[in-house]
Amino acid sequence: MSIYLGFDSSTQGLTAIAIEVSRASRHVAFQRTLNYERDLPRYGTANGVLPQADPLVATSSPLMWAEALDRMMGIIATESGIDLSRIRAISGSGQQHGSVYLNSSASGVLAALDPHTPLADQISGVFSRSDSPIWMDSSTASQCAAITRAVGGTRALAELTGSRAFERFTGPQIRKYFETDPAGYSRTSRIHLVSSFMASLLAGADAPIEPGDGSGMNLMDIAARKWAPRALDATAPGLEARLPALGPSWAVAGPLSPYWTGRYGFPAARVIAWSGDNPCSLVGTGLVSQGRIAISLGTSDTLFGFMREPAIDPSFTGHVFGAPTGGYMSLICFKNGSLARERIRDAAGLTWDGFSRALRATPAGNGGRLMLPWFDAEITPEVLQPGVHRFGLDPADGPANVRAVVEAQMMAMANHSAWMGVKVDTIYATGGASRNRDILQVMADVFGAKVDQLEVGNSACLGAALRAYHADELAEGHNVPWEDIVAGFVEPIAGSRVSPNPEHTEIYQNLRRVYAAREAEALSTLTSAL
Ligand code: ADP
Ligand code: XUL
Repeated sequence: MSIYLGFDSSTQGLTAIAIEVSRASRHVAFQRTLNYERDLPRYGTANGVLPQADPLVATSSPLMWAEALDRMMGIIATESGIDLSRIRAISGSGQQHGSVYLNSSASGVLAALDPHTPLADQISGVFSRSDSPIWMDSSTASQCAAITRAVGGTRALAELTGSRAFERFTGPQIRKYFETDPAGYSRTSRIHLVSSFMASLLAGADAPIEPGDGSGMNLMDIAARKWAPRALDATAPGLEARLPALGPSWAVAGPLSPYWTGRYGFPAARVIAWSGDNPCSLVGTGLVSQGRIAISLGTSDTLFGFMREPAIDPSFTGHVFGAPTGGYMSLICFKNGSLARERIRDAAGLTWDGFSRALRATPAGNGGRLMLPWFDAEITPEVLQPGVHRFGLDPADGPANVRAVVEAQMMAMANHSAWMGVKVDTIYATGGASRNRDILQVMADVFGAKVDQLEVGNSACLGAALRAYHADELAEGHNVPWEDIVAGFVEPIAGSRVSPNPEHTEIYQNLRRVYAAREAEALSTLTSAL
């Protein structure tokens, strides 16, 4: 029997999963989450984000992520009950786009960590910048414009890197750092993604960036899976020397460093390159071949699917990423996901149960009452001036607002994913809110598709563990097909299927057009107000 560990360093917390694989059985043996706000309060984050005066700025603390990893490794060693000696490989998933800035002391410090002293105490001096911009940041519009101009326009950048310039993508964030703190930039000798930073902590050495997460930077040539010199030059001087190498998703970053073996008694297991949470979710939802889509209802809501060939969204709101299985994936990201649902829930003074009851008590289509749920700046469609728009909807009517926010999110997802050209028959739902069957019913009705709820709510973390399994087999010379890697782990919960109600789907077909028109009107007003 072999054990593989997967981590998910996400916006609000760190999760770990251990999977056991033997000839006779395969199952999740352990799962635990540390929540940053609750479990690591000394960093002062709210929902994992540091307080900021500017609502467009979003940063977090890389030291906090490291401390969470240290604590979790301690928990696995002492509380999980798993036989540590059977752990063969470890991988992980990171919130995408976020970047970590290290000074020249970092490689020496990481290589020589003392097992007798907590990790955070030893690495607090390795950062050239103490905070990390994360995916929720929307403050780099001017840098996006400059990079786009330098590369030759929106289409040229999208074709080269898989996406037009996006505020949260790492390249624009790096450019902003270089522009606003050139001394800090010149003190920086290494810029990691959240994923490659966390893998480097485990390996005690610089881990590579792999193509799944590398495609969220506006810096990687999506077809060649190499750094794109044109994009690097458009971003900041001397950038290539500051980036780690790009490697395949199954690259071995090294054995687990002596810090972890010495401190907690782990074996020198293989550390596999970490990827982004969405690429990991592709594996953890079993989307290893074309034709199905998954929707993750996490801090962000995302919709994604596997693609053999890269297709570019003609409206440039969606992305093409490298898939960690080889091939490509499409991804559309909505920033106003769980936190928007929570705001409506809290404003109405409800629990999640009450939120569900409100969905059940209100009619599909909400009698035509609509909401554009842009509590925060939105990614899809691009909205830089946050603001909630209501149409015929009384803000004090709690149940109607509950229905309006969920319908808006599902209609926006359905409308903005049409370019993918996938005839959606079945949707795999994952993420924290996928346990809410009343939300899944609205999803099924709006898309006119069946929705299956997956056994493991955190498919990014599961996907990371499965990637560790795959890479370990490959390193042993066994190229196990992805279908066999995921089998037994990604099956939907028996009896969980939510089927669409055809009458409701018909209502939404019309309402989706009205929603699109309201969205377009609001966007044109916002643009003309700029
Ligand atoms: P992340 O993207 O940070 O990994 P998760 O996938 O763990 O986040 O999702 C966390 C979110 O799940 C919480 O912010 C919460 O809003 C949501 N959630 C948890 N339980 C429910 C529920 N019963 N109904 C709707 N949403 C829920
Ligand atoms: C994807 C995106 C988010 C983050 C955090 O492009 O920005 O989904 O990965 O979950």
